[in-house]
Amino acid sequence: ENPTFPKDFLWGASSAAWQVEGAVAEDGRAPAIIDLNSKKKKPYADNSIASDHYHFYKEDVQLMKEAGFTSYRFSIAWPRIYPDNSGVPNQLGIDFYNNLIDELIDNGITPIVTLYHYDMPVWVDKEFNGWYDRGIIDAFDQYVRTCFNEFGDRVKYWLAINEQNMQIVYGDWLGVCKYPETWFKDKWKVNHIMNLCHSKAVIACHELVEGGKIGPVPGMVPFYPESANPQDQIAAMNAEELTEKIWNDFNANREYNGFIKRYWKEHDIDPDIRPGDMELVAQAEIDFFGINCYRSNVAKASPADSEYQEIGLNKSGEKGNFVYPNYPGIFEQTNNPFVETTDWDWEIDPVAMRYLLRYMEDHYHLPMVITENGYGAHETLGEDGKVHDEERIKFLKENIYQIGLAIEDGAKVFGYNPWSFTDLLSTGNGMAKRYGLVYINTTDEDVLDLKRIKKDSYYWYKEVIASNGAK
Ligand code: BGP
Repeated sequence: ENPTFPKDFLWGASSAAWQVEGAVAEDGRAPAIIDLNSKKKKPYADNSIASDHYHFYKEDVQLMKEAGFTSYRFSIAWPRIYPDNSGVPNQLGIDFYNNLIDELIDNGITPIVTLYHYDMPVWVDKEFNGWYDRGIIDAFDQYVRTCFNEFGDRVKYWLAINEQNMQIVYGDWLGVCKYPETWFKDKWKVNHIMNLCHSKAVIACHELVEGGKIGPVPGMVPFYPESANPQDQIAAMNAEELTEKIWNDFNANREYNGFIKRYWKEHDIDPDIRPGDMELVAQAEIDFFGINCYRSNVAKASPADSEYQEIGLNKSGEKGNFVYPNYPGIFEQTNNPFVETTDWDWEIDPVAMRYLLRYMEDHYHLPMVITENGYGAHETLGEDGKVHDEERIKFLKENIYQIGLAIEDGAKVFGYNPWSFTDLLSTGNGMAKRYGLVYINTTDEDVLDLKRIKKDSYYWYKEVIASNGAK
């Protein structure tokens, strides 16, 4: 029998502005750094049209309603709200999100809004050297305050920065790192500046949004030890520290933990924490965690005299091209013979979801909402004009089951928003890697009619929602 879900559990799906909206030059939106990346060939794909949600949003919301959605997680594009540094927001950008939010609420769907999901305006990047210069703190504060003032009367759930941990860990890929040679040390300065941006957003949300709740969205990948060797066990713990736990501890406890302080000391790293910073951080009490989880990893002990290797990038998008990281004396990543992988080497492991929900509950005792989880696949329309995505149904079904068990075990999860509602651009693989419950008729090579076609998973998910997870 399936576990039971709480009565007002939020069932929905997830997206991000640059991956779904398109219309990059419309209604005053300025260029974003991610647009420039996406003009290069692989691993990015042109985002100027994407799923054209900007023009299809009403139709998309109707499809959500028909599926019984009670939530939808999406992001606001900073370059639509502040296209330049004049300090004057772009009313047409604000109008778009007002319309989308009204449309959702009129259809009984609770908006869960991410403030930053990788689309830094080019002007911000130029002026502040991306996240390297502390000047970005005020620019970000101005942007988030505008969002809270404009939308806070209707949006009560906010997420500050998507996967800040992954942006640092995969700095080169996700566009945060500008000087790869010195990233090993720079990343902690950059991360501290992002932490200050996050903290000010938390404070501003509580100040400006009546009943507003805000949290971070870590990209969570549990690390299992390769063996029962105690050294492998510690290596797995170290791996979780260096890729996610130090961020979660920081967000929940509002201070840097002992592990990272020792790591900085041992590696002679100065994160440039200035007087007043930690007093500010201390005020930023989060309300919940957004949880992104797709997979699990494995770690083993790493000899102290081995060679340092940054986390590898699957740049070609081909299977078998993933470079595992090695942090000498700390951990080395390895593969897992017990689980299958997707076409992109991502471990298919629904149990990881239960592991980490229990882990997060045990460490932080905070409410959680699943903000991403999903199955990326190559997909085309079948001859019958449909998409039979059994693998996705299986993946989501098993994840929902594991979430239900974690809830019964005490994890305070209040919603499930898998990635993604419609197909949208994958961060690294364009439309070649699709996640949607709804197919978008287009490809990276040719823009087709962008018709929305419900996949089998859409119909299946509709029944799950109707039965509140019992199906
Ligand atoms: C998350 C990002 C999303 C999304 C997802 C899937 O880390 O927050 O933006 O893209 O990963 O990743 P990918 O598109 O590379 O398969």
